[in-house]
Amino acid sequence: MIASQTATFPQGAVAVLTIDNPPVNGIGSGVRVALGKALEEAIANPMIKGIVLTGSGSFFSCGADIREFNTPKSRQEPSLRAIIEQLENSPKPTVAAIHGAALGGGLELALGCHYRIAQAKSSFGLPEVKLGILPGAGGTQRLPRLIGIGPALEMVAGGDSIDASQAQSLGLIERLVQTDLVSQACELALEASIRTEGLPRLSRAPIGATADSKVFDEARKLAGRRYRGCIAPLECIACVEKTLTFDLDEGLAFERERFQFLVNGDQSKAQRHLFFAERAAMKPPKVEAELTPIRKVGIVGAGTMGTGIAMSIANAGISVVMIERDQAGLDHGWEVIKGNYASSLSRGKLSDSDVKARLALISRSLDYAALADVDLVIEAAFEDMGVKKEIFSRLDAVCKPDTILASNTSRLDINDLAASTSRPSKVIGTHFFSPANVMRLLEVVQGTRTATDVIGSLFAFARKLGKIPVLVGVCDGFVGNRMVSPYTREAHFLLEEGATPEQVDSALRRFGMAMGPLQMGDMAGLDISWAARKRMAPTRPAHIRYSKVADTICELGRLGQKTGAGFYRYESGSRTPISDPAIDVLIAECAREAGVERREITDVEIIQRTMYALVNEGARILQEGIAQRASDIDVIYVAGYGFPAFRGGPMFYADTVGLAEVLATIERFHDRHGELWAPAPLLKELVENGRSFADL
Ligand code: 3H9
Repeated sequence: MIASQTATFPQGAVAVLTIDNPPVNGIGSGVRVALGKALEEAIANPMIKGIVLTGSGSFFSCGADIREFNTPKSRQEPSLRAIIEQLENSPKPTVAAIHGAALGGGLELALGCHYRIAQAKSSFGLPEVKLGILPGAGGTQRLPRLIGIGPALEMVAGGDSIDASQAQSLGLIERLVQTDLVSQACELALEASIRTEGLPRLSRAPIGATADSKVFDEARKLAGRRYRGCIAPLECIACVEKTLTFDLDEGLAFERERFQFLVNGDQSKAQRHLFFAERAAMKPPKVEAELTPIRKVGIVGAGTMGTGIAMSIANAGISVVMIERDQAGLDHGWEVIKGNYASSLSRGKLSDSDVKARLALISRSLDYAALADVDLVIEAAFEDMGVKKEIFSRLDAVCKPDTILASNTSRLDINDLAASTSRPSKVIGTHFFSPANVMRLLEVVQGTRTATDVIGSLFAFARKLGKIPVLVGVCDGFVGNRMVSPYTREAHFLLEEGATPEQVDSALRRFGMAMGPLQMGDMAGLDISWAARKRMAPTRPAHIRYSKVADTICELGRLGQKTGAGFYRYESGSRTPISDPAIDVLIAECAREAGVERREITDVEIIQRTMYALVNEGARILQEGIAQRASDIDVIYVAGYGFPAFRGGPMFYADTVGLAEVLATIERFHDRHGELWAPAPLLKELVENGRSFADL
């Protein structure tokens, strides 16, 4: 795990210690033991004048091995803190030679070294905050002593990486090198070994210009917006703040105590769960056949979804051709795209040449013949099976035989669509989320006849786009929207039973949801779910409870933000929901007609009714094989539906509450509210066997 070599130069010998723990040189217990020993030997060896620490493979080191947290291995001596002390207290110069990335504990190791040099393409970061923890091996104390409070605060509490030139200008690294990283590090160590002044140790460095408290207040405000509901950013800020009043030892003790508090808490367990859940979801299926390289994509429909998808493809440097029925539609889509890029330009997110390059990748046509040479078509037309089938048969006729035909439907039957073509194995669903150029989630919908290489090709394509692809099966609404139905159903029932829209939404926002379900409906447009309900009306059993609240609101022409009114009303040009007494009257009237007795509704009931509706449906989805893993559902909800990351997703949340308790509450709801609350058989089975979703 540590390769130890001696590099000999005319001026003397240097020990080169290489962390070799693929794929990311995570610092697990094995690495710590081996590194501690190698350091001890190098320090004791009279022939060695200096020590260089580096990494094999693609990275210097990406930090502690997260899988070991909360296990006995994390307590295995020596600790990362002890190794960093060993490096810092070494009487011989220690140099970190950094390539690829130095992240988290990897950067903390480098901060323990007396000097740091790096290759031009390397990056540096303390991303612990994104895992619900803080840099617990001195990062919050040493980094401010090296680069100053402000920049350190940004790195520690924001979690984003910086590149090598930024690192150099902040003084994080001494030198940037193009080649011969390790030999240049050795030379630096040897130069330092003959200097008479003491070695630079960050533990002894004074804290530079003191920051006034406003910097910390600002950081807390920013963290509140960026990481709403998360406690880790606040703990990160508190640790950095301590550098103003504590000496290093006191600061390290404080940092250590707060790290332990976070690492043992539910929030960080949830965020670490999501880290691995995302990676599991993004693994493509095993494919025997060759994948289709996707170099050019056709988009049918230049509406909100079509334009967003076109932009996300162009952003990845891939050519797109957009097709519309008429020139006005095509022009409108083009204006939307140009407007979005202009806004990125004015906000400094993109340069003028970036914008030009991306626009140049998007061509437009009214003629399907323009799709003759594309490798993939994504249909993003009106959500109507008749319309989509017609488009698919035209695509089938005009596209190359191996072109993949995808539909961006959010709920329609991919199998039905596939059957209308001569190439069902090449038909797949790609459910993007709006705005498609921003949202990272992509539900990849596998039809019964979709070929695995088509799925594999889509996964590779999604990764190029920077998306998180999650494989789902065919059913109404797939995973995400299918679960939204019972979630919003309960929100509407709660209105009839006595809650107001603001009460429902604010309870869920306090729980951590980015937005409440009624506010979300207004934003998305109430007509979309209204159309789905109308479609299902003929088959809806009459004896099952049904709320007419949303339908009645739509019948008044209140379709959400776009019409200035929905569950709330909106001032012209504003997206801020304002309570509307007319809606309270409408709800009371619907409740009276439905014979629902109104009562006091608590926040606890709002959370349980909506969350357990998600969980119960999620369990059915799992049992039916529509989702492959409980953790995939969590990824979908966090990445696509504003579910709080610090709760890990609905299925992880249910495990945290305890499935026995969740089931008992669902059974109570079943007794009180009837068959819509029948517990999912999988949930019952798990409780009977004392298992959790995580055990599946
Ligand atoms: C820390 O350092 C705490 C200290 O402050 C204090 C301690 C006292 N541990 O993402 P990829 C796995 S906290 C364990 O697909 P990429 C990952 O699951 C740590 N495993 O590759 C995957 O496994 P599999 C602070 C890890 O090239 C495989 O490696 N550091 C870790 O797209 C490849 O990963 C971080 O938060 C880990 N630390 O991206 C950095 N990291 O093949 C977290 C990765 O079985 N890591 N794995 O699915 C990352 O951000 C990305 O992995 C990275 C590479 C950018 C490094």
